[in-house]
Amino acid sequence: MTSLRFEDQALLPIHEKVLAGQRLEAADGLTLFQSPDLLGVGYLANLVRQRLHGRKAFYIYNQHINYSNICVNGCKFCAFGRKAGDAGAYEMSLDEIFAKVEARLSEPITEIHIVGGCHPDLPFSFYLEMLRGIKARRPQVHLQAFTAVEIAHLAELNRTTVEETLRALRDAGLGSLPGGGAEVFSPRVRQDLCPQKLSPEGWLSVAQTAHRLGMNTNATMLYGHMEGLEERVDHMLKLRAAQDETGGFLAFIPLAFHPQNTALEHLQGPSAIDDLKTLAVSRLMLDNLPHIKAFWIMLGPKMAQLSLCFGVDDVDGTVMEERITHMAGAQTPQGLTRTQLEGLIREAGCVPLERDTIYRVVSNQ
Ligand code: V47
Repeated sequence: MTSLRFEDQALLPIHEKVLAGQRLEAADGLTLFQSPDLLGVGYLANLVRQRLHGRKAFYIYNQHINYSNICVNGCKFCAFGRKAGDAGAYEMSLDEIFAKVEARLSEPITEIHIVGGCHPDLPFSFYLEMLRGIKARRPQVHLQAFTAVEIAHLAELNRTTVEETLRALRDAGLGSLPGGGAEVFSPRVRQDLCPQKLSPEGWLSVAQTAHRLGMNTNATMLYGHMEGLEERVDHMLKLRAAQDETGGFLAFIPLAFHPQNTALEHLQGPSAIDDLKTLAVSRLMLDNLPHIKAFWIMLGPKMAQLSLCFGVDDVDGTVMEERITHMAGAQTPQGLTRTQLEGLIREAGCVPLERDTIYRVVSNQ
């Protein structure tokens, strides 16, 4: 009976483990990635998703602000970052940032997601004033701001510890950290892709320091460039081990590589099958992460919708303005309305729930 469900018999022992609630190993992750049976892999991921969340699927009413693209790192995969003075480099003033917040005060936004580059000389007071000024204008909003890479950079610029930096930012209004900047933890890949960037150990250490201070963080993996499948599995296992220790990761977000306007423009980026498989394998391997998020800005609303049948329980949110992916050629809209998000979730057979940053349900009736 069971075997009829799987075209690929290699999935049977994994099915047994999933049914028994047993942790999967690196070899299982590779088997899942290499399986030609996409529907079988999706079925397994959905067993886990169903166990954790039933038919619930989450979205958030959020606003993204990318305050500056000036960055010292020069990563090959990035079309957003610029050196100071280069064409296309920008840096919003505090007033410009506050104007973006004020322009949407009439909307029921519960989270503002703030990410920029590693700026060489903006003073630390700029970041503190940014957070304080937004909170003054929108006291109830949750500020999910600055990737672990930005936090480590700020600590270095200020010659202080990551912990002190996080404490100061938290006192100014920081609520949690977004999951960016993890890329792929493989040293082989990073040597070529982003040799200047904060190391995997550094990234994990910032996230775990935040967790120990009682703050949540997300985690990402940039896939579909020059990494191998084993390197993806290894990335997931490193996150899983970190989560076992500190438990503060809320969501894992695989980020589909967009090659346009990057130094890797000759690459194709991931296929539809790869997108779905990566999300499904994430759900299966990351048994201790509560949520798997399909970022529709990168995947497209249609693929994000489909992914709800492949282990995903969150499609991110309204967004409304995004630069990092759009500068790398994304053809997706800048934003989706609540009605659009709810519609695509319902059509996938799920029950849409608006959430806040820490996944408490927001009543929008
Ligand atoms: O860190 C950069 C990635 C990240 C490209 O935490 C690219 O909820 C694809 O982390 N193609 C920033 N990806 C975005 C991010 C994020 C997005 C949505 C939700 C959350 C969350 C986090 O974007 C960067 C980098 O890994 N990125 N360039 C590119 N060409």
